[in-house]
Amino acid sequence: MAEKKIMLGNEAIARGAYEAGVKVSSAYPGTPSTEISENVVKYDGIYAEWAPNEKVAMEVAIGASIAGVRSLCSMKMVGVNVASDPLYTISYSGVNGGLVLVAADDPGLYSSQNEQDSRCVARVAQVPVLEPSDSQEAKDFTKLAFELSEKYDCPVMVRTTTRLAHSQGVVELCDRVEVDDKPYVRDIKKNVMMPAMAKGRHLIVEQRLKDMAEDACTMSCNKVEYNSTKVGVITEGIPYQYVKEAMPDASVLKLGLVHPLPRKLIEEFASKVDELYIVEELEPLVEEQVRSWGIKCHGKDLLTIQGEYSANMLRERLLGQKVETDEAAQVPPRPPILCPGCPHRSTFSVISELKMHAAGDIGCYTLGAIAPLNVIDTTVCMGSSISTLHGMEKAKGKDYIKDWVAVIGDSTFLHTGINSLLNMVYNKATGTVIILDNSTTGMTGHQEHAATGKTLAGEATYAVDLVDLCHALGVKSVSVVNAFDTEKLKETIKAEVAKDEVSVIISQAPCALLKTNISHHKCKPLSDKCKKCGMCLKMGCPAITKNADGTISIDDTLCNGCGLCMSKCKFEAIEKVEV
Ligand SMILES: Cc1ncc(C[n+]2csc(CCOP(=O)(O)OP(=O)(O)O)c2C)c(N)n1
Repeated sequence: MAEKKIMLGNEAIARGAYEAGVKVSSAYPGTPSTEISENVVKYDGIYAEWAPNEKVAMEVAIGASIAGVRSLCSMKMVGVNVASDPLYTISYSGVNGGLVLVAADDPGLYSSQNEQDSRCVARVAQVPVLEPSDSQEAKDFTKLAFELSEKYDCPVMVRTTTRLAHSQGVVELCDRVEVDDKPYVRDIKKNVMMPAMAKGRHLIVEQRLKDMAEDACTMSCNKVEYNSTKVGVITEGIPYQYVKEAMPDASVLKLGLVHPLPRKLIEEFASKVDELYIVEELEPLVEEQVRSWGIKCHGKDLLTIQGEYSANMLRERLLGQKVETDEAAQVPPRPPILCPGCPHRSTFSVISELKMHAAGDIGCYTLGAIAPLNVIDTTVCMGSSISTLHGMEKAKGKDYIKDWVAVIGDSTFLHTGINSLLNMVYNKATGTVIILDNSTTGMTGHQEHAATGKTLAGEATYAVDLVDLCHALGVKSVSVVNAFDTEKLKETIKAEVAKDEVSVIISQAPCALLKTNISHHKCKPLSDKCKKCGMCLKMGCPAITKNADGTISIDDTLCNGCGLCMSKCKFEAIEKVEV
């Protein structure tokens, strides 16, 4: 009997890569894709790494494929934008060893800055897409993706969503297939994409998709489950589970290959049911194609483009059933907040005291935009803070940004901040960039990066020195300040912003949640000295609460003794005690 295991969707994808004989995996973390790499690295026989960004990860996987081995890269959907340049062209070149890109979408925006649908990117890049519905399929489709990649000579996308990535299900394990490396053959018509070659390859890509669409009608990953023919549903991925739960009597065409679509299979299914529904999260990609073939159906006229679906949503919108929600069973909403002891809070308290604005970026520190810190004014995508500040200066002049800084995390700076800083220096900017260096990729759960000195496998490696790096980019004024030394930070920001040249301040203190960051202190309020001014509450530390009489309490299960509240108290009504 085959061994069975309960696995997250992401663990199952990692297992699928292992069983498929993958030899190289490169990725940049991003919810909900991160655990794929964190699991791939546990398997023998696969080299797995964190790359500084998704474009690099994709190109590493491409290199491994060209060299003849099966390779994987995984990323969240916004990462696919960063990787899209190589993706669009490798679609033309095709592969040698199988090449699979896992793109993790986030319907409902649990942890993303937009809600884009990776199937749309794949469609434009003319790359086939498989979409699993549970952990078993996550494993099986990952393996299938490698087979299709080699059979049709193209990269294949496996699209997942948060619900699948982070749900557990039973998975039957198989042995790893040791796939022979493909020999490398020099072929510039295939591997050097310049206009003359690309013209020819484009035609091949078009034909490949046509062939695949034809073959898709008989692929076992696309299955028809006939039941009552009154209602038919075409669905895919996690929504398949909602359809089965809410509409058990309906006939279902479950798509595994969601691009290109099996037209004949869909036409046949549609002709057999009285009413046809298309249930797909995010964009109406399947629906639009089905409608374009003259097939009548319901889809986004009843369902939403925004957000995650549920069985109850289908009951309400497709079946007109009133679903009672049990209010008592609802999880109370919790506002997002920086952790107690987070060094970003300290840096933001200083920027706030100086009444400055910050062009922000993506990471834990994006929470500096909301009350009570209210420091960050803009956030677009990873790396954008520095170039946004630069754009402001070029639009309005250097005096305009004298009360502005750019703030960017260490991982984000290494992801796409470096080139923005280079641009500032090159184009004679004068802005100040604060690198919020907490020695980790905090937001996605403490992944290593090129400045932490450790690889994904936990091995010691060269740690890039951020000061040297900034100097190398041409920044003359680079200062390093302890993020909790608020007085020094204040003086440094004032001095650097006043300069007529680009400057960088590295505000440094490790993430409060890092395993290695063990605090031996707690802060204690001294009620008799408290003047109830509320200064200590202004930074929004979740460990501090206001008592009915206006004094404060500090929850010592939360406090890690960072002392920021102490430094803000003019009446010495908070002390640090050793624990
Ligand atoms: C293109 C892209 N890739 C990945 C992510 C996921 N993500 C958001 S912020 C972040 C890095 C956060 O680390 P850092 O900049 O060091 O800031 P911290 O959270 O530690 O404060 C990552 C990987 C994303 N939003 N966009």
